[in-house]
Amino acid sequence: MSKLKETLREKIEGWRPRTTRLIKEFGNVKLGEVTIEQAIGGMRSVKSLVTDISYLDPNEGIRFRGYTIPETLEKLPKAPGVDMPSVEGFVYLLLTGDIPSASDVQEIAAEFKARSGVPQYVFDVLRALPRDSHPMVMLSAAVVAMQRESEFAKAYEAGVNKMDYWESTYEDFMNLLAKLPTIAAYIYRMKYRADVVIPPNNDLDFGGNFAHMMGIPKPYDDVARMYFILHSDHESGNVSAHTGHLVASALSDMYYAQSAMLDGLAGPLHGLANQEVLRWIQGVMDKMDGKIPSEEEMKKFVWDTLKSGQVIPGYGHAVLRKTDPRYQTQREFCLKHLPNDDIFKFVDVLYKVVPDILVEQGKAKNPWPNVDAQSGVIQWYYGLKEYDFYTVLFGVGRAIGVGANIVWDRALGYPLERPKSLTTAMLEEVAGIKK
Ligand code: CMX
Repeated sequence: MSKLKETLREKIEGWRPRTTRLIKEFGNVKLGEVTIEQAIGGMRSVKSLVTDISYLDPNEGIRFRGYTIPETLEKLPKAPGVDMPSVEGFVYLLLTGDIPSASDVQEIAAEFKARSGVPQYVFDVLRALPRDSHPMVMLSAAVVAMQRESEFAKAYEAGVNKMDYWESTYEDFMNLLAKLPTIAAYIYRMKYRADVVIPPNNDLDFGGNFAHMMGIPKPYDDVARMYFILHSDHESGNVSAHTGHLVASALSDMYYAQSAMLDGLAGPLHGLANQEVLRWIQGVMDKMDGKIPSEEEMKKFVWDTLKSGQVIPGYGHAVLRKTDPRYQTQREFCLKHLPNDDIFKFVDVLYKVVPDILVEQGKAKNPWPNVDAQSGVIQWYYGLKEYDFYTVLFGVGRAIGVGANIVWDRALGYPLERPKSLTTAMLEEVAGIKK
């Protein structure tokens, strides 16, 4: 058994009594109340999910296993000559809560290589889809097509003990994750690069191999590592993470759950916003004939968008109340690698004008930029101009966090999710509205 799986087993066995004790001895302790506004309003802030993989503080942003983004990037091992830690080490951190050693990272890299072969039928499925299908449709279809590979589904059918569900779930997670870079890059090259596919180079790490298969030179390998890590997890309540958790709670396996997760991510209020940001900026650039708008000109574009009833993509957040640290990390990368890029300058002018306008408009609870406001700029700069592909990059990253959560869901025996619904008439009655 790999050291990762062995460590995970120890962690799980140590953790289980904590969960059991909370339910048995403290099950009736209240975490909060639910208002009518929350019931109608998408369950905002209702404390009803548990995860130890990441925690989102409204002001500070995300912590992965207790570490802020700068701490995560600083503490995880890096290969010589690169700035960003490997995805392999990050997977170890999310699963176990520990910072891995360099040899732990190598062991996972070897595991990923051994598991990376994508079955031919997956490529056949992708080729059978209309070429103008959205790349998220392709990614989601490829993932669900692989459900027949599920070790969990086989183990369940064979009557595996509940306490061991996590083991085959872990196998599914690692198997799926190892294949995702190849599948994502295949979609890209098939759809946008005249179907010229670049085979994997198994000497490279997760991020490096992805950059290689995309056909984009250094430092895009670091962009890939940074991108997958930053997008991996944002606690459990966001649409993609929650969808993955919900579907898996029915004991649907990793493939079903991750495919559904991707479908949720594909919405314009969630993961599709990074493509929307670039589309919006391109629209402004067209109107400006390529010239960088002044702050006054940009203010007019922002107000025009708001007055036409649209949102400013890349701004606002359901939980965050400050600038997203994922935005900041990418901005620092831009300042280092592409300070003079026109689109980066556009994004900077936007940063100067949008928050004040959203405050003046008085609707958005958070006027600050989120992760999506900056991420497309970097992709565009490195030649990835087909912006409807950006959510696929988000999806590969998000699969890491959602998968780690699902492994722990099974380890701790989290049950089928089943909140209660009420009718409008019942809400009116609770509110004391007389008819
Ligand atoms: N531009 C214009 N209006 C905005 C806005 C924005 N960027 N962000 C919020 N608002 C509006 C909402 O549409 C809502 O209006 P109504 O009352 O007319 O419905 C009002 O402000 C209150 O919304 P909120 O409570 O501040 O935000 P929500 O929790 O409802 O929604 C989010 C959060 C992210 C969907 C929203 O801010 C938004 O639409 N942003 C633009 C899209 C985007 O960047 N999404 C990516 C989020 C990150 C991710 O998940 O990937």
